[in-house]
Amino acid sequence: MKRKLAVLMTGAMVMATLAGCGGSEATPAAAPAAAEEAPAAEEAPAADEEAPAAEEAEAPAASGDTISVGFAQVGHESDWRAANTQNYQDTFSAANGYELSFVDADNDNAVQLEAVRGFIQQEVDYICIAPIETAGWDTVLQEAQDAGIPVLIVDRSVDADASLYETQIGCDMVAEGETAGNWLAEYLDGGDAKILVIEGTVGASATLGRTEGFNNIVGQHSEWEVLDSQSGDFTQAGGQEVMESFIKSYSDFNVVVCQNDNEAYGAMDAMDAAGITYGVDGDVIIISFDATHDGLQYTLDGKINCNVECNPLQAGFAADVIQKLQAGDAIDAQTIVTDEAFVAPGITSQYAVTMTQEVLDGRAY
Ligand code: GYE
Repeated sequence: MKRKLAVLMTGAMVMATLAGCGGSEATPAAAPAAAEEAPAAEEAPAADEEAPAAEEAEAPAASGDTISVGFAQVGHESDWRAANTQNYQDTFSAANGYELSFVDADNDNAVQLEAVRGFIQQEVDYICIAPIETAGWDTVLQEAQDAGIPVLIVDRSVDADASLYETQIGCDMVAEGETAGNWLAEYLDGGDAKILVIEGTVGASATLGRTEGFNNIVGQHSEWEVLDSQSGDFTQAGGQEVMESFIKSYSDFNVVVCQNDNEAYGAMDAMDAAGITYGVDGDVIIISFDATHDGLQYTLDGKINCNVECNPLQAGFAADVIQKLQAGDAIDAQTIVTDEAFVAPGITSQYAVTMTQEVLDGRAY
């Protein structure tokens, strides 16, 4: 199977990379500077790196005993999420020595908090939380700690005392937003931008980080203007609804930033219905995030100009942390799952890989 292996950089390595590059401009996903610190995805035999990629982490539990893991998942809002859930279910399988209790919180904070409390009552060995929002976690994390259950914060991050959880695993959302902005600056080459942003779920670190990163670059361009920025909740329906309302309010725009692929599908439907053209041959530049299989198909087709990846295959990193904790080994406080960006055929970029059928065929999600 041709599967792109995720590359892992430990917190320390990432800090070294960022420091060495002197800031956001120099940390594009596909830039050589990053590759010097960590091997490129294709070259990385992840198994002998710091932590295994998902498919490498299939060894039975170290102790021989079943390890129980509760996973409080965000919901099922996107293709990214579906791939992430599948990856957790495959990795934390009975065959691999785990008993996984999975709760889909359906993007509802209260349900997610209840799920964690349920895991505490169940006395699971470990709890993984993909937090819908960054806020509101201190109390329940304290409850888990009081019960002696280690917590892994996965995918997104929390705004809580770091002593209340073991580790955080996920993509660098600010860097993703900066990559999108840097690519846009390169593509426009001094040209004006009237930008509409369809944000993700309000209060989610993925939304906050991508917005912050993109705005960091907007701030460097007086010829750019962000006309509006509204949440589409990371769903296709949300993306379509927000785009429809943007179209009613704004007649002059040339960039739409969608903070995930599903929102981009909805935005494209809305623009199709309004007779607005987009993509490499159209009037509106589309930037998306996630780079899921379908998102990359649209990129290959020239409909999405630039798609910034966020790799959902992260469960192997969580399993690696759990195995280390089982063995009493030290773990990293943070694991950054690295990502790339992809651009439509005909575009070349120092920040992104130009899409080909081969890249798409290599997509595992
Ligand atoms: O981009 C989006 C999903 O947290 C990185 O959540 C994740 C985001 C992802 O709904 O599609």
